[in-house]
Amino acid sequence: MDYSLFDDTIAAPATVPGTGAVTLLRVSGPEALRIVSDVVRCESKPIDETSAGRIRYGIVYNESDEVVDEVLVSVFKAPRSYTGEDSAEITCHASSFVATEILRLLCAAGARMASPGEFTRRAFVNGKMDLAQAEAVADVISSSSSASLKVAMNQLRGGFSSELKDIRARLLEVASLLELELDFSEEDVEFADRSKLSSLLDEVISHIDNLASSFRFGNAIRNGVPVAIVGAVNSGKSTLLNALLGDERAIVSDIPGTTRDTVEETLVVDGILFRFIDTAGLRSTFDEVEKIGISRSYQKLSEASVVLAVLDLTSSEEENGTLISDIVSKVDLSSQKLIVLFNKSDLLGGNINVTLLNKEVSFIDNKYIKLYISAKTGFGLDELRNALASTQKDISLDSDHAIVTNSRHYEALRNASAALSRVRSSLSSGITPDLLAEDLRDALSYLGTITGEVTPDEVLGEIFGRFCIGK
Ligand SMILES: Nc1nc2c(ncn2[C@@H]2O[C@H](COP(=O)(O)OP(=O)(O)OP(=O)(O)O)[C@@H](O)[C@H]2O)c(=O)[nH]1
Ligand SMILES: [Mg+2]
Repeated sequence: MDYSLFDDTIAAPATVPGTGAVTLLRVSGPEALRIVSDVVRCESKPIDETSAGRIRYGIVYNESDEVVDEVLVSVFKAPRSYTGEDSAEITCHASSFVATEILRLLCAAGARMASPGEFTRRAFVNGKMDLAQAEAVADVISSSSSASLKVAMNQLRGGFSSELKDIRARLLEVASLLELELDFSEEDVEFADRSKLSSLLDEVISHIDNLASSFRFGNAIRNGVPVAIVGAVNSGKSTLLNALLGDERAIVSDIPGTTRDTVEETLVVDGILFRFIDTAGLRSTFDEVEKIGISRSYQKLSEASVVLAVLDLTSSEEENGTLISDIVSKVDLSSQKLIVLFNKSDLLGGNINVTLLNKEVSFIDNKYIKLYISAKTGFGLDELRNALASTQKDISLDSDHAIVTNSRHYEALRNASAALSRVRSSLSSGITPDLLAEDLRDALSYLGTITGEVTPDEVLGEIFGRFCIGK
């Protein structure tokens, strides 16, 4: 029985040939097992007579009957496979030549090379997963911290989709209440349960808005929590970036104004992905290029979740005071965290016991953290890493709700929420139910684009096109 909606068979490497010991080649489609049988010779039964879930040993020969490789073949039968189709996974040796040669033989036997994301697209079309889950496959593959993996895994396992399903179910309830009103409209009956209708709407809107607002956090998890390193010229910002990364990423020199453009690099601290942004030192200048750099510093400062303000302990108190009040005036302490770093503590000599100062991680006005460090010697960097991790602690990953990490989903949620808000205001202004129903349908279809129920082909092409071949 043919479960698939596709009539051709595709093949591609699912691992990168030439790296590692083995390469996995995937074949999927109605002819998959017949094609693999033609290419891989096994003792006793051929591959297409092998039962599902079995692994077979076989030999691949070329047209001149020369051995290409010894391989293992895993056999999957529709609908119990990744794509939902008959599939086989051939494990061969990780030589690019071997992989290319086997793929060539598979294509000669009737397969064609898969395009990017085509296996996952088939899994989606064949109902093995919805669109949000399919997109999570790419997120799991690219996840670079335990937090991003956790969110991607929850989405892959359908956590986000089931929340959307709940929301849709409630909206359908709203729709049916509206229908009721439509039915009775001729009799001029006051709508049976208008208060129930509006409270349902309120609930759904707030649920959608909560999901949408998790995007700021979700985006940070996926792309890294943005941390801007700002301060005066020569205060040691680039030295700090390099010290945190353990890599000479940015140019360091004692010439003030060394860093012109921003330099970004990600790093996992305590399981959280941070994106550090080194910026041009703040000072007044007549240099046009440096001016552009400094305006970028302020831009990055305003976009960051965490601001590291680097002060030079060898500068005058007055200079540092002016600088810190400039930075504080530009930080929004309700949504951004500020950590003030007194750098070059190694130059203080024995006069001040900085270790003691750092022991009681100090808070200025209870609002921001203050730390003594030396970017040069590494002193205080452990405390800094702890402080960074602590800025993200109040955001719990174990909440009951899914976290939105995908800008496409975020847009759809925002649109759905706007459509529902129109329903709510029309409701109170006494607009006829048939007009309300239109906005309600819009909201449902926006939500449907997330899971792929109502997603146009071009959008699907764009989403799966971003996958790599073999996924
Ligand atoms: N002693 C000491 N010197 C440091 C420390 N951090 C940086 N420096 C020195 O200070 C100078 C400036 O360092 P940078 O990292 O280039 O400073 P910056 O803030 O990036 O400077 P701009 O890019 O010009 O804004 C260099 O000579 C560094 O070696 C430190 O903790 N202790
Ligand atoms: Mg610099």
